[in-house]
Amino acid sequence: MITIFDQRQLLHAPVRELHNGGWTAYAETPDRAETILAAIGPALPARDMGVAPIAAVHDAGYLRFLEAAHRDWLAAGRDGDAIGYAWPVVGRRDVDLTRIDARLGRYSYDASTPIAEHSWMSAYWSAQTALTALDEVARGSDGVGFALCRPCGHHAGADYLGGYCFLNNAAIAAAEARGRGLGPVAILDIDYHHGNGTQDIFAADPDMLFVSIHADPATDYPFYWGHADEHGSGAGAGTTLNLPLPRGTDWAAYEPALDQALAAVKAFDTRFLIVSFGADTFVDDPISHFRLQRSDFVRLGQRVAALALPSVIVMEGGYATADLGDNVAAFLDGFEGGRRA
Ligand code: SP5
Ligand code: ZN
Repeated sequence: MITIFDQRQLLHAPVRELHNGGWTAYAETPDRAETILAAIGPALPARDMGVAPIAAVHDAGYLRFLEAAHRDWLAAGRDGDAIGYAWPVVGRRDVDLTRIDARLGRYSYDASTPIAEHSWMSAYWSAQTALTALDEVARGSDGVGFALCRPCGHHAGADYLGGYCFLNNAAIAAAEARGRGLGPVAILDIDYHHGNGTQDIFAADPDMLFVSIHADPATDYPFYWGHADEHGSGAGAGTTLNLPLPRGTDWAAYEPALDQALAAVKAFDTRFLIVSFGADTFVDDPISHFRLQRSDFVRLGQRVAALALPSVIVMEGGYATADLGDNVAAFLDGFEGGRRA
């Protein structure tokens, strides 16, 4: 397995997020990536594949906003991290407003994802990390690439940030894989939270399968996406599969959903797999409520690897920092073992 990591991903370091009515320490910290890297060993740096594969997924106005947002925040006389406080409800007029607060609302959907000084730099290199892993697998260096991405990506839509995510690394890699003729491409999202950004990006797309196992949005973030009755829209109807599970889910309850997810990937005639992997399904995750153990991550990796598809594994969430490196290593070890089995 080839592993990609870029040091510039560590620069993004917001201080706090709004949660349950108060400010709390930002959970998506740089040391998450450092502890994973320490546990899995050396990685290749990302290569710069340019902005074009990012712009193939994300809206041009959103990218201009994201790159300038922290500068615009300072220019408005603010200090600290940029964060919005007013959001359009459901519909919104496409008015091109200049005030930073309006633009933060227009291009985000929550108050848990501040933009810090280096956020654009880190998000850009996080996307390049996913693209480099894809490039390595496409060139045949290895059948599987692990993209140690940070910040994470699966909550970011074509024109919005949220959930600690800015650029949708998995979607960018998936679109690039398809563009290189490696499809049909499927995205399997096994972060604790529903990958609403990825779902939105490909909802109407009949050639991209999105399958997600996640906490029931009736009780858990991101609330407004990920319900079992969301199947995709228009020509993409039937190429989205949501498998929400209740809080308290352990391996015994998780495995049947995994069976269903893997069966859907097989039925799609998938030729290339993108895995959005979050370790926040761990029993001791501080912001999540599933009960997977370290040994379950080995099984999970084995089961996904048994699909025997060229794959890019993209790092998403996981906040039990003391256990995070070992949990990710367990998943990747299981994956390696499952390929050989
Ligand atoms: C990629 C990913 O896993 N994003 C998760 C976003 C979840 N945001 C909502 C829950 C926020 C809980 N924040 C608690 C912070 C404790 N200091
Ligand atoms: Zn998550």
